[in-house]
Amino acid sequence: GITAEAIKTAAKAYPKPAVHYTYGTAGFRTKGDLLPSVMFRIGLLAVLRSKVLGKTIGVMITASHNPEIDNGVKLVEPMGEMLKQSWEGYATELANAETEDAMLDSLKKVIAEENIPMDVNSSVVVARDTRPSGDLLVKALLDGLNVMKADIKNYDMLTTPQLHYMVRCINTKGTPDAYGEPTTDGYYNKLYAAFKKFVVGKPKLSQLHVDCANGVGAPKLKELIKVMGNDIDIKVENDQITTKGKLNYKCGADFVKLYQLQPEGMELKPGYRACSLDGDADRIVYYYIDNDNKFRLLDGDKIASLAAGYIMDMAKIANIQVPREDGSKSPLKIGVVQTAYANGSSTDYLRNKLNVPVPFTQTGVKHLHHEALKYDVGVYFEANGHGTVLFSDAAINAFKTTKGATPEQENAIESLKGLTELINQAVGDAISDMLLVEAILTVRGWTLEQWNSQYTDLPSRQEKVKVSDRTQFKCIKADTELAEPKELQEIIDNEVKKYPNGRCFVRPSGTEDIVRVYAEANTAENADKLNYTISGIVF
Ligand code: NG1
Ligand code: ZN
Repeated sequence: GITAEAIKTAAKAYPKPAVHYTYGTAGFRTKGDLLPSVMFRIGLLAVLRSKVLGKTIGVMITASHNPEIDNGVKLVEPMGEMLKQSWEGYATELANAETEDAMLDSLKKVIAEENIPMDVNSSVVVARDTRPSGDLLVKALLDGLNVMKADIKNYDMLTTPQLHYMVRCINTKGTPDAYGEPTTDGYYNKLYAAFKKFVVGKPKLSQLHVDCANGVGAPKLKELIKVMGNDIDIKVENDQITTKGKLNYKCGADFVKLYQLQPEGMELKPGYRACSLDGDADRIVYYYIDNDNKFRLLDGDKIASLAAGYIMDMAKIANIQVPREDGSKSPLKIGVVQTAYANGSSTDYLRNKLNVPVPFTQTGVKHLHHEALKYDVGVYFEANGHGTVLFSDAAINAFKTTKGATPEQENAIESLKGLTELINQAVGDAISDMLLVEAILTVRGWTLEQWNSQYTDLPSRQEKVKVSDRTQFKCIKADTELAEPKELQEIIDNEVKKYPNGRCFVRPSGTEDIVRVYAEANTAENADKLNYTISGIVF
């Protein structure tokens, strides 16, 4: 069995460095060489989580879009969601225990408080991205899992969404909610089968250039392409996963979105269709060069609008009626969840052109996800390109049981069903989102220009500002305002008034030691001016 002595002995190989860790929006994230002790301990905690739920838990080792020397880790819940909030505190406490004895005490505290049945088996699945520090960190994690006698499946390299997919598949296997085969082939085949139904018989889109940020998306996308054969035309760009220093460097979705620039390492000519994934392939943004040689970005807001518009059209044609708890039936309720970083034009388009409710939440996928669950179809995307679409069980049932009276209706119902297969509902997934966009563009017969012309983004500028203590910045109203420092909010309110369509907010990052300043205005000059004025004061 598991013994305290064995845990203590194994932990000696991973002494805690003199740093403070926080389990934040994206789990633990810092320099890779500071993380071995955290990995070992996260292994211990994953086992407790698995035991208490009697389910398989996932552990993903990645630092997403952050620099190559960084790394991180997060736990994945049975259906592919983020770790339950109350356990984030346990994770933080366990990671910060200074000695092996303190670590054991912290572990015992969780066992007592959560009533963990220590005699039941535990099952944990593990994956990592391409980061060089990943090897050692996986070893530390496995040591933690092994000393707790866990059943382990190590997938080695996966995209973050693939790991979430595996966890959900394993936990739903043999149930009516079975999600798929927990293998990469199972993942590719599922997406491919769903995609095929949308594009069959339609003119094929021109080649799509996919910047993989020199990360794990590159080998995984190549595997998908092998499965899809001639049904999609993709050129994999920035696929140097073994060259040091390349990951996310001047490329990838975060770079493209933040600087509104094309990535380095790939050619982009007018007429090319292109997109960028981030380092762990859970974010995607599209872009192209227009005829005036201007770079045009189609970010997460544009993807949300494209998806919502299409789903609304299909729901209307199909005339889907969803059964409610009180026995009545009513049309499909669709919502699009956004954050303060969403472009103001997108919010306006969604609310006033598509007439869809647009609730705002704090930054961070778990907040968006939670809000999206309140709808039959909850579309959520962060402006940075991380997002997905959630379908309620009632909606999926309605799709399955509604019979179309005409071929057009029948087709709309099939399309809605197809979307539930094509979209990774466990988590935002760049590869699945890419296929979603490609499917909708194919069905609509749209170019990227046509998609982009649905609404025009307000010019915006986002900056990172280094400060001595970012915890002094406290946000309220879904990150759109500061409660503290009060004087700063007053200055922002005054500055914003000087610009037509002005909007500006300041927010401490949850993943980097910086404060983010976002500004939007009627012209690029004004957005820049507004941002630089406030950034200058924050600094
Ligand atoms: P922080 O660093 O807390 O702003 C960033 C993104 C979030 C989310 C997390 C998780 C922006 C402005 N922020 O969070 O939306 O994706 O990373 O990776 O894009
Ligand atoms: Zn990511």
